[in-house]
Amino acid sequence: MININRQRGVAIIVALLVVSLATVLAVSLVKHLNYDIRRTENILRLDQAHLYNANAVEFSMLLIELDRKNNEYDGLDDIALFHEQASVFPVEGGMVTNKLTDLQSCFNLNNLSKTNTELAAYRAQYIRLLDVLEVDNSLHVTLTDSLIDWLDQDDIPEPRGAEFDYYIGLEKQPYRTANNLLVSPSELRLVKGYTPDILKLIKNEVCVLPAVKTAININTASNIMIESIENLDGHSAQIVTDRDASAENTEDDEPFVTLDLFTKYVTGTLKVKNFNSYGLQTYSEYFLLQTNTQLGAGDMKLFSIIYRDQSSGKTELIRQTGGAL
Ligand SMILES: [Ca+2]
Ligand SMILES: [Ca+2]
Ligand SMILES: [Ca+2]
Repeated sequence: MININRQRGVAIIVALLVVSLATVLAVSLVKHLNYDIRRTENILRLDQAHLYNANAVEFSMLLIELDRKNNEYDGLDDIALFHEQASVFPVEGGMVTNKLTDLQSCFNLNNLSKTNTELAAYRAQYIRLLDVLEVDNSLHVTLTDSLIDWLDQDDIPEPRGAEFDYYIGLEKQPYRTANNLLVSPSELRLVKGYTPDILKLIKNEVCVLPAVKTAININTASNIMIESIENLDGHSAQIVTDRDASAENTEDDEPFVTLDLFTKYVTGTLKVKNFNSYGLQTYSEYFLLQTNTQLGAGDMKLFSIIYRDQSSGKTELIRQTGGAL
C-alpha cells in the first residue's frame, strides 16, 4: 500500500514536471515568434523606407532638370520653388521630407588642392573668408596651410602646415594625412588647427565638392561669402538688396541672369574699380539633397550629391551616403 502511494506521488511529480516544461517551452516559443514578427516588420519597414528615399531622390533630380528648362541661372527663388514642390510627401504610416542645398553658395574646400591651377586666388579668398567669419587673425595662415598639406600628395609641410610627421606624433591617436581631396567637411576635424570652435565659426560657409576649381554662385551666396570676394567687401548688403525680393523691399528684384550683367552692375551701379569676375558664376551645378523617410518610430536619412550639367541640363547622382555626411 505504501509502495503504491509512493508510485502515485512520483507519477504526479513527473506529470507536473512535464506540464511545467511544456509551459516554459510554449512561453519561449511565443516570445521567439514575437521577436520574429517584429524583426520581419523592421526589415519590411526598412525596405519601404529605402524605396521611398530612392523615389524622392529620383523625383528631385527630375525637378532640378526641369528648373534648367525654366531658366539658365539659379537664385534663391529656384531653391524655394523646389521646396514648395518637393519638401514633404505624406506616406502611409509616416512621411518623406526633402531638403535641397545649393553647394555653390559655399567655399569648396577642395579648391585648396595643388591640382588647382588658380590655387593662389582661391587661397587668398579662403583667408578673406576666415577674416569675415572673425576667425582669429593669427590662425588664418595655419588653417590654410594645414588644409593645403592635408590635400596635397607630398609629405613636405607648407610654412605653417602639417604633414605625416606632425600627425604621427600625436599623443592620443596618431594617424596619417589623407594626401587626397576631402570627401566630407567632417574630415576637417582631423586637420591641424580645426578645433570645434573654429568648425562652428566656419561650418555654414564651407562645403566639399568632388571637384577642384569650382565657382561661387553669386545669386545664392550669403552676405558673408560676398564680403570675402575680392573687391566686393562692403558691398554685400547692397548686392543682396538688389538681388533678392523681400516683403520690405517690393522692387522687382531678380537674380543676375548672366555674369556679364553682374559685372556691369558691380562696375556701373556699385562703381567698384578693378573688379574681376573670375571664380564667380550665376548658376549652380552641384546640389546636396537630404532625404528623410520617417515610418512609425524609426527614420532613415539619405544624403545625395547631385550634379547638373549646365549645358545639357541633365542630372547625375555622384555621391550618396546614409546617416551623417
Ligand atoms: Ca534655375
Ligand atoms: Ca600632403
Ligand atoms: Ca605638403
